[in-house]
Amino acid sequence: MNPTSSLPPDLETTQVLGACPHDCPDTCSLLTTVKGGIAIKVQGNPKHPHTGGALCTKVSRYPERTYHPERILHPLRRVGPKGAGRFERVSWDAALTDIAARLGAIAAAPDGAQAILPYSYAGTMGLVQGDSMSARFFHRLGASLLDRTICSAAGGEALTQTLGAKVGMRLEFFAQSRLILIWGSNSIASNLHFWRYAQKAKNQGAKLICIDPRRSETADKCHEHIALLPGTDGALALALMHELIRNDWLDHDYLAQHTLGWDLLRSRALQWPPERAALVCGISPEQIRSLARDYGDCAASRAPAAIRMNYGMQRVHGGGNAVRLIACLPALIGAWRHPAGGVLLSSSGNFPVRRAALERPDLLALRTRRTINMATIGDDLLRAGSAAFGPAIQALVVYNSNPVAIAPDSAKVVRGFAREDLFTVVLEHFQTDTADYADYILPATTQLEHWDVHMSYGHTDVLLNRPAIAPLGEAKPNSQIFRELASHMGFDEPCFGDDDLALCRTAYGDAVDFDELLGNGFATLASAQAPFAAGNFPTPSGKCEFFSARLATAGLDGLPDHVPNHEAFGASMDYPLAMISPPARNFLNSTFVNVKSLRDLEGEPLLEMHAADAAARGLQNGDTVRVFNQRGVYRCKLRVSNRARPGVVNGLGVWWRKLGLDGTNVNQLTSQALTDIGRAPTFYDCLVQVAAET
Ligand SMILES: Nc1nc2c(c(=O)[nH]1)N[C@H]1C(S)=C(S)[C@@H](COP(=O)(O)OP(=O)(O)OC[C@H]3O[C@@H](n4cnc5c(=O)[nH]c(N)nc54)[C@H](O)[C@@H]3O)O[C@H]1N2
Ligand SMILES: Nc1nc2c(c(=O)[nH]1)N[C@H]1C(S)=C(S)[C@@H](COP(=O)(O)OP(=O)(O)OC[C@H]3O[C@@H](n4cnc5c(=O)[nH]c(N)nc54)[C@H](O)[C@@H]3O)O[C@H]1N2
Ligand SMILES: [Mo]
Repeated sequence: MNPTSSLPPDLETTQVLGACPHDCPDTCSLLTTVKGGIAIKVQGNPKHPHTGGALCTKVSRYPERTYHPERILHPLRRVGPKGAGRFERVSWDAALTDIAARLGAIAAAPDGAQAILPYSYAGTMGLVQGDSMSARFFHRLGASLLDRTICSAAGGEALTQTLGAKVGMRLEFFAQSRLILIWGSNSIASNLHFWRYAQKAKNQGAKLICIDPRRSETADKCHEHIALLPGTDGALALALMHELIRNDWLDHDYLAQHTLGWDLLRSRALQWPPERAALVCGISPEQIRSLARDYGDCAASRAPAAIRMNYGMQRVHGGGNAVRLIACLPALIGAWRHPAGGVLLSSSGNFPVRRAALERPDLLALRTRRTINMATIGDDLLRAGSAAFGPAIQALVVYNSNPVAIAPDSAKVVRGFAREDLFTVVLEHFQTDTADYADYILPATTQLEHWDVHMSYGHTDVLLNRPAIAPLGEAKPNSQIFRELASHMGFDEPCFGDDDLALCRTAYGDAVDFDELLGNGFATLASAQAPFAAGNFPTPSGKCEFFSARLATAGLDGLPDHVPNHEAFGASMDYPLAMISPPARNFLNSTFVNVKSLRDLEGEPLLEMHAADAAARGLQNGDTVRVFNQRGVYRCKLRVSNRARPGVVNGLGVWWRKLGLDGTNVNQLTSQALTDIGRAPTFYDCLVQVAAET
């Protein structure tokens, strides 16, 4: 595209439009400069309004990651013991023939295919390199299904119950808000392009309040910071409602016309005076009153009040209920009446993705499959076959994920992956902690080397990714690897012949103008400016459902409530500190940890602790410490810092285990207990103790 001259191809410079593939709400439009077939620079596309020509530090290092000397460029077969990380180079044909034979043998036993499990998440958010050809392959094979809960399932389910779908305010309108509550989100680190709009609002006089146990980079830049204990957001939201009711800062007309279950919610909220919530949250009643006053003032003056939640606050036992309560708040004050009022956690429900056309569940052909929860992979890999569980897991095919590093309760995950009788195939760019346990590692292309099409969970634009360079070495797109695996298994359905461009077109069908995508790299979805100004929620009742009949029918509380942590602060003498493990700014989950320039920015694995907690333990800044609980021990450096509040320590994630001090990371300590709704993990619901290394 856009050749700038007619130089010979090896000297020609071109710019190629792409999309950032990473698991981030921003989904930026990329502009890659290619010279002589080499990608020399990756920038933000200045023509895409949400990207605004700016990228985060990590993605601007994309060429460094792509041409990293440790990229896996050929298929590899294990030669040493499981987990030793020793491999030999083999040909694609040898690898695929053997993998097909191994999977075929497992599938040949009665009900055998269910012993095979795909394990994937959002290493790329691309709809083609994510679940298209891969899903077709596993459906045709009849493998177990995977419940992809690792990140957002509690909050997603909560939004669906309350608002009807994963929908909310449009990103651009935050610039016009007068009050923004940044709730459980370190936006500067993990939602930078939202922060641009929030900053614009701030410059125009809006008040910004950050609600987060950690004094994050974002909290530093807000007018106020409410450092509550992890997992207490539901109590805070109920006390806010209490104050809105007591002071009559309510939009009675909106409540009457567009909500369901107000009387019930009102009675529950009245049980939560600020004094009660303050004790639970570990903050002062006055902080709660002041927050309620700010929010209530917007009701009185009809100024738009916005809430940007992020998934950080739902990684606790009561995460689903807390998101439900916060998602109810805008309806109490009628904030939805204004385009710059309401709440946004995820915008992904706006995208008309044709999942069935991409994934072809019809290939299951009436076979019913069990579903394995990716959050409990540690336990599930160690489970024997039984009538209730079905066959023991005998084969894993991992792509777009690094479970050995990112799944909770690593000791069990590692024991599972180390099983000599487990056959594991990993599609990867690098030899991650997970790839160390593979029987085969298959080299996958990066976003610069393949086609894809994208949605976003932070804005409402569809993006297209064109390949900028040829695949490096013998790397192939995930889609192509599954296409060839299907062929080696003898699957001959025509859908295995669809190429990647055809899959890109399939993703949205006629809902998006594909020519516009090809030309601009992005296309904006049409949607109302203030979608719920007059109700019209995509719930069964069309109202904002404070009370969910669907949850009540399922035997759960129909009304949201504060649900305490599994490991509640103060509940254990042995483990008196609450630990959260939010993302490090220069990593993307465990991606980029092996990029040296970014790892140098993060330094080393560390635990932030308040000075009072350090003094009580005789610990100094820079000490090597043991962080431990009933599940394990993790050693790292201590940083005494006011980013940590008393009683809470922050273990920034997610390091590669093998790049840590003792071959572990923070997930050595996290548990496999699940959230209240959504079956999601509870990474930030974790009690620990910290001591000097002995
Ligand atoms: N740089 C960078 N960007 C990322 C990621 C990354 O790893 N690095 N991860 C991406 C992914 S996968 C996701 S899902 C998104 C969102 O990823 P999230 O995990 O939501 O990350 P953050 O937006 O940083 O929000 C986490 C914030 O929530 C706070 N928090 C922890 N527990 C609680 C709690 O109980 N209550 C409240 N109120 N706050 C709490 C943490 O201290 C932290 O500041 O970001 C994406 N963007
Ligand atoms: N303690 C703690 N644990 C956490 C979190 C936390 O905050 N604290 N966050 C959780 C959250 S929100 C999430 S979303 C999960 C994320 O967990 P994962 O989804 O596993 O994400 P990553 O760790 O980024 O690993 C993605 C892998 O996919 C690979 N990859 C990228 N693109 C491609 C491709 O095109 N093809 C192939 N084959 N591979 C590709 C990358 O090289 C990388 O190794 O982690 C969770 N774990
Ligand atoms: Mo995530």
